[in-house]
Amino acid sequence: MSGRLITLEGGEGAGKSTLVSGLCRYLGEQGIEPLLTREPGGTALGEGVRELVLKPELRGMCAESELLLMFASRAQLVREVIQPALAQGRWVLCDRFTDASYAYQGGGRGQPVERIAELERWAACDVQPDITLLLDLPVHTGRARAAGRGPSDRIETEADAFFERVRGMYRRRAEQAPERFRLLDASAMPEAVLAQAIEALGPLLNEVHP
Ligand code: Z5A
Repeated sequence: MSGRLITLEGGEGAGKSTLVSGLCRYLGEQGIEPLLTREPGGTALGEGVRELVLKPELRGMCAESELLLMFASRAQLVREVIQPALAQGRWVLCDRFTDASYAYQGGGRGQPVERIAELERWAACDVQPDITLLLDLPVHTGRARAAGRGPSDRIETEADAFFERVRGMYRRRAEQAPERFRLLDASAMPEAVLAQAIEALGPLLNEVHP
């Protein structure tokens, strides 16, 4: 059986990392040991890209460079990690994937959607998640959560308006692909967010344990 790709998306401080830990625990109890990865990152090359794109000193990075760097990380991750894992029947939990490029570089930076779609086709081999959990919450709530974590990275220093555009693009994508997206209320308590995610994964889990 081929594996499953589950992606987590959302704005800053939405609680993706927190949810990944909870989901891992839950899936383990169901006899599934998921492979955890993240974007940008997940490979040696990708982690190098992550350091570059988040570096505050590189504030002059143009939108085109940013978009291409995100896809450089993704091209490597897809070929080196995701496709081999799926071929072995593994479940892959990925903290952000291509929807983040539509939201941040498309919505946030105004890069044309067709350009991102073209990169998705050839650089990311058109790999599509089975389910995308979109952790949705007001921008100010997420930013307040993230503020307690120390110095901001290059993208976190953007204005609220940027993050409102990111959120808007995520929500539009969720409306356009309701069969893939599950919108979670990320302003709820962590246990309640986990419960929503577990419910959203119910149909996939039923395929494993009918
Ligand atoms: N990026 C991009 O532009 N284009 C792309 O294609 C890709 C990425 C793939 C790095 O992503 C940046 O790269 C990101 C988008 C961009 N830039 N931004 N902004 P990242 O995922 O590593 O970084 P992040 O978005 O900044 O994630 P995050 O802020 O670390 O958020 P999180 O993982 O979703 O949240 P968390 O760490 O689980 O929780 C944050 C805090 O809130 C923490 O103190 C928790 O204890 C607390 N928390 C979590 N859940 C709750 C609930 N339910 N209630 C209350 N408090 C909570």
